[in-house]
Amino acid sequence: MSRLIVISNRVAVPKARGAAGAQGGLAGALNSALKKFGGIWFGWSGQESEDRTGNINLQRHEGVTTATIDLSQRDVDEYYNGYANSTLWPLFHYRIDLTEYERETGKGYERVNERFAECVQPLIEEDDLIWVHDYHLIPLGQRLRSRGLKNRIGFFLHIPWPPTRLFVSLPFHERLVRTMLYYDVVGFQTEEWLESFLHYCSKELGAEVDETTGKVTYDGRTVLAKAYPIGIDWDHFQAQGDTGDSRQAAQRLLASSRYRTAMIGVDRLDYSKGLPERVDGIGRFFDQNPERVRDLVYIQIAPPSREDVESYQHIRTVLEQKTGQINGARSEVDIVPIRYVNRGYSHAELFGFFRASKIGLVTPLRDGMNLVAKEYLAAQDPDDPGVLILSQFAGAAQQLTEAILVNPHSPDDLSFAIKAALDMPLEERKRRYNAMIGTVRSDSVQNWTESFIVDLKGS
Ligand code: ADQ
Repeated sequence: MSRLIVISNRVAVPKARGAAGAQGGLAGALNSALKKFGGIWFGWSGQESEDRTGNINLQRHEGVTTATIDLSQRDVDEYYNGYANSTLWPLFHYRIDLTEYERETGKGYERVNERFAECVQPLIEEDDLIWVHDYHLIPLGQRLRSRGLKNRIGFFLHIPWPPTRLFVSLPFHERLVRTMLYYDVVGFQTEEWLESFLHYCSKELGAEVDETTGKVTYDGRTVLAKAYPIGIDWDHFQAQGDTGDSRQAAQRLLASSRYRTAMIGVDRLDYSKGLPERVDGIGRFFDQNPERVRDLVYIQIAPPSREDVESYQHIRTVLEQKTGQINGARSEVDIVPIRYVNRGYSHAELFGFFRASKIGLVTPLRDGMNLVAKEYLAAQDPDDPGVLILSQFAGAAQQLTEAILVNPHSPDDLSFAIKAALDMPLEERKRRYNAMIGTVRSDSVQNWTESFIVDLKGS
């Protein structure tokens, strides 16, 4: 059997077994695929070091080998903070206003992709299947091909693919997309992102695109482009619900919100998640329904991310101001309408918080999929489920059509949705939950991994 080589910006070391320690989500699924196939997970160590020793740190945990390299500070500035997170991330999330186009960071991105290729190549054997992940490493497949690799190589993009008219604002856009056509399989989260990619290939590159099969032929090569919607690790997440940590978290939240309905948001602190817009919507709800400040408490859990990038520092300040304004205007001695928590929690604790919250508010301005929406549903009590309010611009909205779908840019839309969720009768909550829970359960991260690998094998 072929081995599997997973390549991503960072690797996630498998954790010890046991309910509390076992790993869920994407890292867990990739680790189990790696265990099954044998193989290696390659990526950046997260460390900076100036001397290019070419050392690869190989470690074996729980049957999975990880191989990591350090990057120099300049690499991290140009490749990670620069091109990946200040150019591609905002552009792919339709935020052309935040997108920076710097020739130097573009060169750094190419240099680090070349470095990845150079370091991983000696670890690859002839029959290995290679699976490259995400926007940090788009050109990697082509770099490996230019070193003579004939293996099957696949790529999965975890974030949206922007419409052609936005994408062409990227200098050297053709060059970037041409590199993608050196893969054998290119995967997207949803049909919408796939369509945008196919449109680009046909209109801008003049590639031959077969819309029904997703095959793109260009320059003598044929690539399969397809949507593979990612899901959660259902069994692992359910097991979290049976832990003491989860029960305790639910108790804490219920006890502290007393007679009010808890509404929850859990997001990385990222401008794509629509947090200030969400707080505006909550503010509008309290403006339109001032008496309901006694009925509702909003809990926002948002740990900081990518703090070295300026736009991320800005979003934190804006969110603190907006939350402060609403709390200043609406608080009473025993009531604070918004609790903003700037840290992360374990999946067990999140399960408990989700279970204790009768409304889940997931309103990104744009999101590849959004797993929090699926986790919120998975944590609900089937006999008394909460209501999911979901942005129509999250990839997840294409599957979770019975959520209350909202336009996250519209405070009125958010306000109406919150009111509808607060007042929704049990029967309707159950109907909506039952209509969605099947796909959350069956379209799991394990199925996602399997379907991608089946196509990658190509047999
Ligand atoms: P993210 O942008 O990180 O992922 P998301 O899909 O919501 O977004 O996944 C976040 C994960 O981190 C979830 O499992 C969530 O529980 C966890 N998380 C978030 N906030 C947390 C907190 N405060 N404490 C602890 N855990 C927290 C990218 C893309 C998404 C795509 C995923 C997977 O942007 O669109 O769904 O990859 O492909």
